[in-house]
Amino acid sequence: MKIYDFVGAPNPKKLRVYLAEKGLQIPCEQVNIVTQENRTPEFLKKNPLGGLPVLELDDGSHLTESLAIIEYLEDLHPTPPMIGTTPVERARVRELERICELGVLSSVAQVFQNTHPFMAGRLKQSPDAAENARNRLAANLKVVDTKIGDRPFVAGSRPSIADCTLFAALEFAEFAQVPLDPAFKNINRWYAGFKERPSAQA
Ligand SMILES: N[C@@H](CCC(=O)N[C@@H](CS)C(=O)NCC(=O)O)C(=O)O
Repeated sequence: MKIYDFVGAPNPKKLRVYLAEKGLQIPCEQVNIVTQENRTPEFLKKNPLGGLPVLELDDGSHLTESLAIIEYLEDLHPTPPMIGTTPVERARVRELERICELGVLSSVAQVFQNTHPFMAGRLKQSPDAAENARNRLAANLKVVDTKIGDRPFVAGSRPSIADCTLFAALEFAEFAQVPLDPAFKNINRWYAGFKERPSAQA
């Protein structure tokens, strides 16, 4: 197996944090999205949408979508469990992971795309879209903050895929100059703690 990766982008980061938490080592090859290496005909054969990460399987086929890749690896390597162990635990982890990706990471990406100078020449930016995304981000962070409460990890007492996604989202938010509101005390505490884990450096 091999991973096509880009250090600096959130979805690949989510996967690297997951691998580090699991103690899995899979060779990575960097594909630079800034210089559009992911848009070459050769790379588009691996993922027609051009997105990273991509997992190359031993039969030479390719798996895209970070969550599908993580779920596949989790099925191959169930220990330590990162998506819970009972039906209800697994549902709760997935519920939170979806909120962290669709509500937090995706909103940060929308703000980034509509405000950051790096994106200015690449697509049409809209202040209204940025404001909508900021509001959506705040609403989702409020939910996550309440769910975390005083527990050590996003979905409870041990790390899960929800931590991987939230960490990648908040690290990307720093890069995107979307500051985390100090009012979200539980998320801020969790974020400071997770930064100390070796997987945060992945
Ligand atoms: N939903 C996909 C998103 C993949 C994606 O868009 N990745 C970004 C990096 S976070 C990317 O490669 N962007 C560059 C591009 O699409 O050209 C996933 O979760 O893997």
